[in-house]
Amino acid sequence: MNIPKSHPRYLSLQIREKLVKGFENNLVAKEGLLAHGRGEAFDYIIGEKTSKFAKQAIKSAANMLNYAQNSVISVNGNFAALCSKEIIQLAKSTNSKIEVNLFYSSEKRKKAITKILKESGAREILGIDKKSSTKLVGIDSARRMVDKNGIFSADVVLVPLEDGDRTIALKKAKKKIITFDLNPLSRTAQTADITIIDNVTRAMKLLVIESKKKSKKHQTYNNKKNLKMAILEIRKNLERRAKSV
Ligand code: PTJ
Repeated sequence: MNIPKSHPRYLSLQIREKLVKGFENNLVAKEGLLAHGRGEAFDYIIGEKTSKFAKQAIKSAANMLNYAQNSVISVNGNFAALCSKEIIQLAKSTNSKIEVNLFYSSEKRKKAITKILKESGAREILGIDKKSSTKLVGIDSARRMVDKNGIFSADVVLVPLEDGDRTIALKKAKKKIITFDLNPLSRTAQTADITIIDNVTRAMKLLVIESKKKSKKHQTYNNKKNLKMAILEIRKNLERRAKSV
């Protein structure tokens, strides 16, 4: 669909179109379209902009990735459809590996995701070769299959738009977890070490810029405080809207 630029919800509709196209090209699971709807609802009440607390989380995430020994960017269907270019840029600037890991796993989708990542400039993509795959304990979904040289041996893993089970399993495996999740109440948001409560389409661009700054190592970030600020921001926005009704 050709969305006119003058449409008041142009950006939001454009993101939807990317996901629909991603679904038609076998990148996105149909459940991924539903997951996006939940994200959209939270984005709406967050104000569809990157907040101060999200910027703080982005800075810390860039720092954590830059100082990791073996960082991995985990890619699912929605992430590939929305941010393929930025995934490659971030992997390059933070020296991270890229691994395809799907909740609704299928060979067809893995192939389509690998293709778009390669077209965007990726050289090595993990999570495809069965010979190097192994099981992550404490998780029953398809996400348990991980690459020995990737997520399995990583110290820092970026898991965007994630289901809670794997985040918990990865934490039990002593990994540091960074996530993008517009819902500050989700299990992933609550379990990760750094939760970027922002639309992945805005936040990934900022994370790439921030990672290129190569700031000095710092450890003052507090994720609980960050989540609290997001919830309070939602309350403030709702109160303001209630007053104007
Ligand atoms: O590609 P697959 O098979 O690995 O499946 C991917 C999905 C996203 C379908 C799968 O991981 C899933 O079901 O995720 P959940 O449990 O629905 O969680 C997704 C989270 O991402 C929710 O909390 C949403 O609010 C949030 N979300 C959705 N869209 C965005 C988002 N967060 C940031 N930016 C978005 N654009």
